[in-house]
Amino acid sequence: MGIVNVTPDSFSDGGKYNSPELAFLHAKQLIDEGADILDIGGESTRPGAEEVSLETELERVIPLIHRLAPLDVPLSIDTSKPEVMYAAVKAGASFINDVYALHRPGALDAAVESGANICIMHMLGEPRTMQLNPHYENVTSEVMQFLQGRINALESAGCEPSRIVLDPGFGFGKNLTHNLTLLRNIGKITALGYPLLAGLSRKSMLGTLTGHKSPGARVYASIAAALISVQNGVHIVRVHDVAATRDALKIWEAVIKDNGQ
Ligand code: 8Y7
Repeated sequence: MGIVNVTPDSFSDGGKYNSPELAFLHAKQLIDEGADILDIGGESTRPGAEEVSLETELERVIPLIHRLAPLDVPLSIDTSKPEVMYAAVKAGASFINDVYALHRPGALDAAVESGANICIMHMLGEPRTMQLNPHYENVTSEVMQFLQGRINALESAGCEPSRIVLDPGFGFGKNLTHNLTLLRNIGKITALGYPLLAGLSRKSMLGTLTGHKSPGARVYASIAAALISVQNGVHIVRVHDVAATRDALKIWEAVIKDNGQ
């Protein structure tokens, strides 16, 4: 899943792709690099980010989805607003990625009624304050309990299980130890019975572990994190660096492929 930010303040590539034409060219480049899905977001969810209005978010993402829809690559809408979910699916998106796990009023019903696939992600708190002092007794089991609760809510609202994807939410209300524990144990989350999505690309934990590198210098660390995720059972990796990630995963695929020996 290639990341297409149409925001002026995303932490990693913020500002680079905020004109409509540049966002479109960036999306096309990620398709050329081999992205299987594009995740289009018009609201930054980085720690400390301010919220954007409905009008601004719609203006950023809907024209882009209209332009990308004919290219036949599945499109994901990264939003927590029910109006944006509805408009994005109408414009051609087939996947809803809500870091608030459909907690906003009306979001659960909008997502279920849209017919799209749905990624529900774990977050402790909210982006403005989530990194202040996150605390867990057992991060993996608490994340799993949260995700099971949202699965139950979705299925009670009429969502087919085959539409659901789960995400532990790296960096969303988690310190470095929490993130590493989750990554080490991510295979356990597959026991819930749904495909997993993981987003580690260029995240601050990778900067911390490699000597406080800036987001653009976290590419090699991001490849390692994506590879570890997939080796541990993750189905979809949300990444900035599609070509590099694909090459790494091709090597993994060649090694695990049964060659009869
Ligand atoms: C994630 C995400 C972000 C993630 C899912 C960033 C929108 C921050 N991270 N969605 N979104 N999972 N599902 O660093 O980890 O890209 S925004």
